[in-house]
Amino acid sequence: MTPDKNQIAALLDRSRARTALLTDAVDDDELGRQHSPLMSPLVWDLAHVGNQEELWLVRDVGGREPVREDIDHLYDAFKHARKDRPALPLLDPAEARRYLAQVRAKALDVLDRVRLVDEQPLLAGGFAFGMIVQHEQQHDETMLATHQLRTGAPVLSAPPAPPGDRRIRGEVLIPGGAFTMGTDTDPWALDNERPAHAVDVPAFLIDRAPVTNGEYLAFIDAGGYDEPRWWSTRGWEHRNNAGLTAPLHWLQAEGGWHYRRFGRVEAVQADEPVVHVCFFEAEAYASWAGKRLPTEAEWEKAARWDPETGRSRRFPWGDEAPGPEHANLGQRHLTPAAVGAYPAGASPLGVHQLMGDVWEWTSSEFHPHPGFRVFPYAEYSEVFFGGDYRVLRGGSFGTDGSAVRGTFRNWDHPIRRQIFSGFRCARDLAPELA
Ligand code: AVJ
Ligand code: FE
Repeated sequence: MTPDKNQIAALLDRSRARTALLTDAVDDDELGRQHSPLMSPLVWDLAHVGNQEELWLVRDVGGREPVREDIDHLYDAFKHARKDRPALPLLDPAEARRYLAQVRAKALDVLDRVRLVDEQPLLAGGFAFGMIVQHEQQHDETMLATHQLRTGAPVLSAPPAPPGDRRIRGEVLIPGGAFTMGTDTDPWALDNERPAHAVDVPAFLIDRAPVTNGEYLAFIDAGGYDEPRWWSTRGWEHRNNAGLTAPLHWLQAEGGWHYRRFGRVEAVQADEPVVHVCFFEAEAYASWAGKRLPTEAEWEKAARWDPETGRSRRFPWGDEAPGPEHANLGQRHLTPAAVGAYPAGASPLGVHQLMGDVWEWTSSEFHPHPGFRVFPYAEYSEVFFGGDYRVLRGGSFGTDGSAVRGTFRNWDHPIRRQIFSGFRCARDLAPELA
């Protein structure tokens, strides 16, 4: 489970190849342009990835001289809002690529020389290297969302996702009782996933699969967007202010609903999980369906709890790293896969597609686990605890397998939908059965 130096180097390579794919696909002009005030220009993400690698692997772990101390402030995410980043004196694309290559050569040299010993928390299990692999992959997913927001001719392509299985529908009963949430042992788990702790989760029902476009269309067709009773007070206010009528990137064209995906307009596929909905839309759908969103603890129990042993797994299918048979991760495809496409990735109780396809909104706000300790820096998670965020779980087709697991916690504002966000529903047991 703990990666050795060769595996770490291969994962660093893999994230860099993906960064290159996302930034070589458009010209220099476009790399510096902003496609939405919510997103950075791609050239900012590019050099930011290199700057974080310099800070942690070259300077901190390696104890080496700075490469470009003068640019630290430009790439500090807390110094300049995303909308202000295009006006900064950023490295141009050629400079940024040279900078990344320089930093990477030094980081690989540090990896070669350092001992990955347990006595040093940053080095135990190769943690600092894992943190940087995950950081680059997280920004790659953000850059993929920027690609989805851009207009113009398509520049990304990928083979279609595998076909689904219509039989995978309905709900699964998750029995009540304590389970272990979070982890102490996963070497690359980030601070907010720690520590492992027991949580009592009463019995509940959870959907076997994420809510599909077909199911979501029934909500639209039933007038769900025009019925305040399905929406929370805040949700209804937001629906009105933002003029929401369908998921982001949907449009009505001849023959019905279509969506624009990475520059291509396609008919909405009924069996695929719905994506690009905000928390408030997910919540409204769930009340219309007579259900609710799962809590974060319910989601994690459904994804990790093994009823035979009572142990919590790393992934629904077991402890092994995700392969292409388990989940739609890693930008291998540019869409969610139809429901039922990953039988080998189901949980022991038969819950499908918890990992990959779409990030799943939960009803939980973002708070620390009991016993949380900042590691190694407060700006990753701690400064966001208690803010206006909801937790998302499981990763999307744009999340790399090295940057997600059953304990992984993502969060965003409840109005956001430029991310690859969908959901599944849950329900309390009828009182006579609970
Ligand atoms: C964990 C996805 C919310 O992208 O804002 C990247 C990850 N933190 N650089 C984000 C992150 C610093 C973070 N999320
Ligand atoms: Fe970052």
